Amino acid sequence: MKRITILGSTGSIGKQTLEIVAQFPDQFKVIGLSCHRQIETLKSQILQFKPQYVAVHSKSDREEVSQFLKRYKLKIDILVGNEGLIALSRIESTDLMIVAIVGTAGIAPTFEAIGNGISIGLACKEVLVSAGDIIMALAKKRKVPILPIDSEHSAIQHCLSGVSGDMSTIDRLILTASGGPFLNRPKHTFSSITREEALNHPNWKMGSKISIDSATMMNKGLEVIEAHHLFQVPYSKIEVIVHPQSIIHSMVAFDDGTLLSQMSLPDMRLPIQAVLTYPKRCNNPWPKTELATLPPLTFQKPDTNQFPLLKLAYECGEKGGIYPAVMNAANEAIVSQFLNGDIQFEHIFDKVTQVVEQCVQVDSPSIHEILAIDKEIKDRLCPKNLTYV
Ligand code: MN3
Repeated sequence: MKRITILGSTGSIGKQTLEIVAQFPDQFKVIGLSCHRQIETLKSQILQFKPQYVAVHSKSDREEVSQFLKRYKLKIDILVGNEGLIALSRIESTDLMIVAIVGTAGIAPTFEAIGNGISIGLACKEVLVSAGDIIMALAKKRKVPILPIDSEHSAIQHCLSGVSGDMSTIDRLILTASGGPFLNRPKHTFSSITREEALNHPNWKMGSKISIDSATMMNKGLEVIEAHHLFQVPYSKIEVIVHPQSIIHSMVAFDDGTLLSQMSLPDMRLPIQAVLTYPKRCNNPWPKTELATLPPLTFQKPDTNQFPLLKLAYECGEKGGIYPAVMNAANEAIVSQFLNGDIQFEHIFDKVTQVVEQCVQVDSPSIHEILAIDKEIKDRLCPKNLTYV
């Protein structure tokens, strides 16, 4: 029995994680769940999975969940706020913690869990984008695996599984990108893009923040930085290729010219299951890839004039230090502004770039420096709390 905790259990990844847990009831025991806003969903998860701990956002949420538990005569510890997430990350009987909350809110709990020797299933790429050097160094020191719940990085992990530690024959990692909903939309029409259009991803059903990141292709930029940290390869060896069908989820190119790729239908349950059952594979009842029914698979170079944030992410990654954290904080805040209806889609690019241009480098920033600059930028750009609804 693997004992798991899910941070962000009511979001898209959290719900799909629980779907897999329900599929393999003899393999997993849910220890803890955390939720930000969707208390009703959390209540039904509590009844189904009977965790020992739940973490909620506010004291009023705690009161509501407490009444609910009384009604069902359930004894579950209720934790609150950021301290609650930290407490949940310290429960040493946990084997695997799934980090599926949005944005840099995942940094402190991930850091805490690794420090306590708990394996990480990471669905929150912002953690590695902003604090990758520190998180990876701690994970190495504590010998804690960080397993990616991101289809591209999961694909690379599959491709590397036969390489057994010898990375010297790898020419480059190739991350595939769907190109998002605006791949073929002329840039001069970007001014009329609506919130609904930007949220409507052609291949994946995802949360709102990552959907907007996919529409700007910042998501791929964040994934380049994520890949740099996870697989410890230089940026010059990470390539992005647009593959609109999202069937090949990424590739590894070896220096003899061999390309290994991982293919499957675009279904996040596969990379989630790969993490949950790691290193085993388990049969599941979900649709399998029927090659003869697939559309032709096509590839093209990304257009960084159309999507300049992809280029910005490479630049910030190369600079390192505090740059990726600054870029990420700006992006989180500005995406929140867009989702709130405060700015237009076409202005996301310039606004993120402006914040990065004002950045003053900090070499080898501490986790406190990273969290401080993250908060400073978000407070300045989004004085109310960030919302991704
Ligand atoms: Mn991805």
